[in-house]
Amino acid sequence: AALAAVGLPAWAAGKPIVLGFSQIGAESAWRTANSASIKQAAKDAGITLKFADAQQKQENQIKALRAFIAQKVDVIALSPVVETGFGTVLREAKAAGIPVILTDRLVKEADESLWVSFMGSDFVEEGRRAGRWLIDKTKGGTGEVRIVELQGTVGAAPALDRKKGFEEAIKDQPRLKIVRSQTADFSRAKGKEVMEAFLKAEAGRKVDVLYAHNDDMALGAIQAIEEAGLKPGKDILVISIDGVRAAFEAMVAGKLNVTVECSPLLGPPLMQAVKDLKAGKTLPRRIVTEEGVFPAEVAARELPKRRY
Ligand code: GYE
Repeated sequence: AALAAVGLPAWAAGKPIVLGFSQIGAESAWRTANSASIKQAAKDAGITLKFADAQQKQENQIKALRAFIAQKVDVIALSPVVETGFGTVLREAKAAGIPVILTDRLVKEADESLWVSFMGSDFVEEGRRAGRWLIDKTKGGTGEVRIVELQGTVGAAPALDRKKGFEEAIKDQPRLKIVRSQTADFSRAKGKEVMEAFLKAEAGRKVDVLYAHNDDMALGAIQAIEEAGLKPGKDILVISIDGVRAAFEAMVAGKLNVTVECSPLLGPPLMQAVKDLKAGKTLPRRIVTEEGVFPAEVAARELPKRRY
């Protein structure tokens, strides 16, 4: 109280730091693990977390941010559902003197001073890794390799970037062709639905590969492939991204061929960043997550080690 009286902010007087976090939703196993990581890490760090689930809607995220500003939280963390449309509310946060850390996904704004740091994966590189795995897998073969693609949420950084990275990796491979590409919103149910539509539309033609922007969509599509009387992982190679436990189980079962890792465990680095920020340190503009590629061959060995 004495310190607060001389004008220091509440956290400096021994009160816990308050972090407002706007989460996208619960669309995937990745997202559920991400939310759990953030809640646990806040608890461990003694940071008071105000957690808002936007149920996939940008308007809910904007409302949540405005509520955090009104409540005068110390720091805002945002995992933006899409890249555009956050400029106005980010300017409001800046005007209120509340620093914003972007986690998981980036926004596209000319004024990069609207956030102090962006923490998460390199999605373009993940797409390239998926493409490189396929090039390797199909090396030496002949004939067209017909690929169908399940995209993530329209306008979301990981959907745009994973598409871009994959296309970039395969662009000099005339055999590899993306014949169909559509969003399935990163969800298992939509993944199944859109894959069913792909298979119907491709009836009589061979689909060689499915490239899904996340594991959940791949897992839904695997069901659709099986219901169509085909063998996922054999008749159709299945490539996905995230590396959640269920993907490793599908690999052990021979139904998924590879998953490119994307770690959702952003809680500990986020809480560290919040503390550093409040201690007056300047955060790095970009904090990149380290991750690998896991083909089916190593799935059984890796599965017990997976933390999400
Ligand atoms: O890959 C997907 C989730 O933004 C990296 O969002 C995240 C993606 C993740 O729904 O499963």
